Amino acid sequence: MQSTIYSSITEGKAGNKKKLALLIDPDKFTSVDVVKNAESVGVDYIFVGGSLLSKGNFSACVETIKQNTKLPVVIFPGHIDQVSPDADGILFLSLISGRNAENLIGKHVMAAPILKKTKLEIIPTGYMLIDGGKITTALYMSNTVPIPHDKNDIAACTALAGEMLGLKLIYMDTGSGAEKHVALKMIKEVKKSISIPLIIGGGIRTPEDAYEVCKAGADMIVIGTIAEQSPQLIEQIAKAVHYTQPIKEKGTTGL
Ligand code: 1GP
Repeated sequence: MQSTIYSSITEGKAGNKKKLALLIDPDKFTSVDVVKNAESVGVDYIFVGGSLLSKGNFSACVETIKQNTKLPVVIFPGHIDQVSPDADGILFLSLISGRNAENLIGKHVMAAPILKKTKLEIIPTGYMLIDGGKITTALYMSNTVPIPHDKNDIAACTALAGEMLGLKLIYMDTGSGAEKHVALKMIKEVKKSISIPLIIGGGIRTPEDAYEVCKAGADMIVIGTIAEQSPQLIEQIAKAVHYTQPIKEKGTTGL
């Protein structure tokens, strides 16, 4: 198994080149244009997955995405059924913020032999759900309690434990459609506690959000909802992530 995707993430981290992942939820995948244009507007990875699939066909969705982009397609699975050999890699998520044994190891035992038969790049990821102001689908479906928004020490120790367990990435998420993204102070504290790359998702809506979250310490951010609602914003968010577009910070005149 090659580690092309993970290498590109660690190289980005080493060179302070922040990355943008566009999340496609198969249930809400209506326009292929967003995928077609993703590379040219500055997206680095396509993530695909959803906490609950009620309408979409996961495999067909991955196939369509692959046919329309050269970007790496990474499965961000909401369920064990969300595996497609057509993708390039999969975040092998362990929900380390929760105490639900199924999401910590149980589903992995069932998924492992299926994944072994594919050529997918497996990326062991410590997934942490953080309270983002409302009960999102991810939160509800996980049957776990999220880390409170202001408990930076719990978040930092959880991420550190994940790294010590050998996980390769930490992904902190307030869940798709959350009211708030992960607090900047929490991102800073977690960043200080780990040396593996840090992904932040959930509730990132504007180029300013993207810039601040990256500046606080995210090595990669994930956007889903805003890309569905306002695809024209993806390019500006990508520019903010890649620091190519000046962003006015509160109390300053900009970069
Ligand atoms: C959810 O991190 C992703 O798991 C994206 O969240 O849809 O709120 O951008 P949004």
